[in-house]
Amino acid sequence: MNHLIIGNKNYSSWSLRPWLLLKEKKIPFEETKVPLYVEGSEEAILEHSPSGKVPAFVREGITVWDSLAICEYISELYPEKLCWPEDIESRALARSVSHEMHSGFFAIRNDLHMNCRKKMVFTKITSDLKTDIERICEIWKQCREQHADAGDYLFGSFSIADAMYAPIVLRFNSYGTSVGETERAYMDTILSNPSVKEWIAEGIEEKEFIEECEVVE
Ligand SMILES: N[C@@H](CCC(=O)N[C@@H](CS)C(=O)NCC(=O)O)C(=O)O
Repeated sequence: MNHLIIGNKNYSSWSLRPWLLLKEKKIPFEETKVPLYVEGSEEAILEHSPSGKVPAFVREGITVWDSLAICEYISELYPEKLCWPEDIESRALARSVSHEMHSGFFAIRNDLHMNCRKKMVFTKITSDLKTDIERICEIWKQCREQHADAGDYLFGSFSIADAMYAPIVLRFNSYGTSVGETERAYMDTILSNPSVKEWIAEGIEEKEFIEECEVVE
């Protein structure tokens, strides 16, 4: 059985990625939620994940950790689900934008917290944050313009690239980040996705509060 270990749905943007991929590709899995940054969370995470971080994915005695590595493993386990785009050029671009997301955008990570429960305000936009936001808009626009005829996701059908960028959509939505028309339409696609709605609804119901992620500006 597939077992995904995640953090709080309200805050854990990394956990949302493989969870959303499994849901969207209709792959059955069991989930265990470990509340983050409370007494005992460190030990609880280490019981499942050698990195001490969530998400982690366990199947038949094999543990895989790190959100993108988990998505890649799921893609290899279920090739028929087409977790990456089918044609080689689109797949290469999908991997580029996914890895760019995974290895960068530090200003967004530091300054725009994911918090499904709340509308946030940002009063000071640093030049690094502006650069990150502009680059994300550029990526979404490029992918959407190239695949406009194939469906509403970055590469037409839902792929790992969408799983990687969905947490950014939630952050931009919380902060009311202004984006262009094409990027707004993509955000609406993600925000109206039933699995994303399910994640948000469950996040809103959670009772844990991580103070650092509750600062509104
Ligand atoms: N690069 C990792 C990052 C995972 C990560 O930082 N997870 C956070 C939660 S969103 C975590 O487990 N924090 C717990 C801690 O650092 O103690 C991934 O993609 O999975």
